[in-house]
Amino acid sequence: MLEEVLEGLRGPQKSLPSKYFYDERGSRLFEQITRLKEYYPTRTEKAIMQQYMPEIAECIAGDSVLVELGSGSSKKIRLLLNHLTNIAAYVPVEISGKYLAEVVRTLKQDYPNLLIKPVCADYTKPFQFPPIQNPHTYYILFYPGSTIGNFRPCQAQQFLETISRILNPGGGMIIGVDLKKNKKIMEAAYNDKKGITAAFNKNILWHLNRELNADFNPVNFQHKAFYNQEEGRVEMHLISEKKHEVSVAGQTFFFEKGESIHTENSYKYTLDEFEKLVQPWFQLKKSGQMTIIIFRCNI
Ligand code: AVJ
Repeated sequence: MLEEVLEGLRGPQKSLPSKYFYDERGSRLFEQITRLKEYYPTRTEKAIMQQYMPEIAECIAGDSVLVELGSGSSKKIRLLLNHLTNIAAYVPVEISGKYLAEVVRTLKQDYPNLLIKPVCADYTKPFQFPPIQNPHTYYILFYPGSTIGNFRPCQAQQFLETISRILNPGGGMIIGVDLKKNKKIMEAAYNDKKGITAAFNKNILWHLNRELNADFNPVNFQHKAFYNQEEGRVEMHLISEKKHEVSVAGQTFFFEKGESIHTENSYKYTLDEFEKLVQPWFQLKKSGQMTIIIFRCNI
């Protein structure tokens, strides 16, 4: 973490990896974001999943293993779990260990017959997969929430390639992607009136203070989010309100007034662009309005 953070702060455009939003408080703030009226992705995705659940369930072999990367509150997986009765195991992978433990505890109460194999890991790095009894089991990656939007397109492709190697032939993924739309709608989603997104953005600084002995004063930074048309992404920044210095693990970083730390990219795609992105490793299956991506072994 220290290396990644120092590297991000050293460049001419300071930046921080957006995965560090998600300590315990950050995960809770994100939960709040998903309930904001401005933040359309969560409720929209939920509605799509509910509407097309029979078709989705039909694509998934009964005894598959469901793997969720960045499982957070494990709320959306419940939709699948309620419709797939024979799941071999659920593997939630989550960077925030405390949050993961708490979520798994309630999930076990609600699904007493479900085998849950939680993994606390940063899934952008290689991590140990829990052993699953049957080598012929299908792996289904559940990757909702347009989280893939946090990767640059070339990183997203690398990620998809890695994933396709983990999934056994016949496995698949259920992935949520936010589509390009009216700029005003996208920008409002990242600039909510209650200031929850601003608090979420600044939380990364509290996280660094605690974890890396940094002395950021979040009051010295202002939340900024906008749609970058050329890049096709919503960017979040923290703007320094004044000239000042910050120390991180004994190293000093200088901020000019108005200087930004780039904290997040949230890429938006057209369906066409996204099809092209996954094409080398995943076969698309279209059904009605819904695009279901089915993985086929390309070897
Ligand atoms: C969880 C990465 C999909 O980019 O919309 C929400 C995170 N950032 N509001 C997104 C987020 C600001 C979210 N993702």
